[in-house]
Amino acid sequence: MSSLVLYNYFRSSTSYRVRIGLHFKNLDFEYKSVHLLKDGGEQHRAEYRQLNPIGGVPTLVHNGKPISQSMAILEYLEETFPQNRFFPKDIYTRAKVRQFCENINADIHPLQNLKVTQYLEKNLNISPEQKQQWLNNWISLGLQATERILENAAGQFCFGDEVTAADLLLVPQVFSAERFQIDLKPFPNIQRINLECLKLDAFQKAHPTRQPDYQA
Ligand SMILES: N[C@@H](CCC(=O)N[C@@H](CS)C(=O)NCC(=O)O)C(=O)O
Repeated sequence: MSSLVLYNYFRSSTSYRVRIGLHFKNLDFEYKSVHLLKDGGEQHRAEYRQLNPIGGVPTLVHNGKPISQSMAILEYLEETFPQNRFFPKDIYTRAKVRQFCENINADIHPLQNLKVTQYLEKNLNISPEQKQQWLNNWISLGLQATERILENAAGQFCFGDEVTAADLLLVPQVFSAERFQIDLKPFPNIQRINLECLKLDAFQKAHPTRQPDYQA
């Protein structure tokens, strides 16, 4: 019997991606909360850094063995638990799904990440207005590219009519964009697919408001 433990935080978009993946594959897992703000951030504690040297969430521990980086975790889940695939079999489509994921994972998420905005605020003394300008700029630019891809690729979901890893990254990114008050009106495909995904059980179970450490 395999054991899965997920160290994560309710509103972290990288955690949310992995929760959707776990629920999509109908995998039971133990939820361990790592509060990113309490006591200066539990992700910085020495015992957590043993699991995740860079001090971010999520970390998945499978049968006692830790894996971090949400994309690596999703790939690991796909290879270990082949039911309900979220990476397409077709090699080219799989590469395009990975490309889409990296647009969010590598080009949007790092620029909105807590440690980056905390550095801007604390070390470079930017104002709340400048922080909002930073977030608007980088998240909107990233979503513009995402919307352009969807104009050609989308069906019911990001790539055709099957859920793929692209949807697992899109929905948490939209959640973050809403939290950071980014205007989503210019992105009709993104908004439509987000709502379509949120009708599905796995996305609902993984939603930040349904997690044990949720705070309004
Ligand atoms: N590339 C990593 C990023 C992990 C990460 O930094 N996650 C954020 C939450 S969304 C975090 O833990 N931030 C803590 C901090 O910035 O101190 C992944 O995809 O897992």
